[in-house]
Amino acid sequence: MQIAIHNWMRAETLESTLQRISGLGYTHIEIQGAPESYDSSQVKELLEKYQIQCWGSVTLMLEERNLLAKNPDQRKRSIQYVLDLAQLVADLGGSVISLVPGTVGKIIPDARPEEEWEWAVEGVKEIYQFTEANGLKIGIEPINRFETYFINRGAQALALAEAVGPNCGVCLDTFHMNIEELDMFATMREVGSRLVNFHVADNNRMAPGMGKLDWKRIMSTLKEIGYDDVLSVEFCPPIDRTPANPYPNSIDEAPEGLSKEQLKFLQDHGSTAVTDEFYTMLTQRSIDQLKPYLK
Ligand code: LER
Ligand code: MN
Repeated sequence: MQIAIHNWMRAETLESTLQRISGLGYTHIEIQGAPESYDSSQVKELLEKYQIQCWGSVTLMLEERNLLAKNPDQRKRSIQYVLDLAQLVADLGGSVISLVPGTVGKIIPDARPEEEWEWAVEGVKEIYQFTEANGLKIGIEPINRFETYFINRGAQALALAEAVGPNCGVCLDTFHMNIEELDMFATMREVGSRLVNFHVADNNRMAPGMGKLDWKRIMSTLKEIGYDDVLSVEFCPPIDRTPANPYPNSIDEAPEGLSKEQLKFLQDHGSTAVTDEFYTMLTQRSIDQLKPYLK
């Protein structure tokens, strides 16, 4: 088992992220789904410089990005976004695309359930053609009901993956499973060999180990189903603007390079801009908690 970390949770240069995580012992990054922001040859140079591998990428379904949109042109542009993202992953030698079909923060459907299902299958199938031809794996990711109304549970992600094709996979995320699953361990077993990626954060979406999830059981269940790939750290700390905040220096009041779209994306996750100090602490706590399980 190896360890990756996402980089969408704090707006900073890729180099500062790579410098931090390589210094803390991470070996992989799940690069944020922003193909428009990255030149793959420059990224490859930075990955080489800091000896970090690209594990894959996660869709950033913000603004109009929505595979379930009623407007066919919007769906087409959304599919193209994921294809561009898959091309970036292929260029960087990555393996997986964590795919969230609908816009994050959109909790009101655009159309009838059967229409949206058809559009989802159609759109993911088009992306699947590319991933199959380029040795990549799609992991359809269930996320909680406050971020989407569409795929919230492993069983739903499995149904969509099965409708798309034999090599279409599922990405599970401990934070979302803790909210939406009756039994996250049963879900992990049910997804089984279709599990292609595993996002980790605690129940409070702080670093693994900072909440109440049973990491020993999570890791033993991964072993039981034969998942021995990458644990991909994706904490996204809740905003605490009160005097009760145990981390008084956590909120970055003057973030640099944070677009309004990125800030909204963080807010749609119940989070906000956080300081380097706080983010580094979370990054450190994550690998400290998971290190015993890495080979
Ligand atoms: C994506 O991996 C995720 O976990 C969701 O919160 C959507 O960003
Ligand atoms: Mn996730």
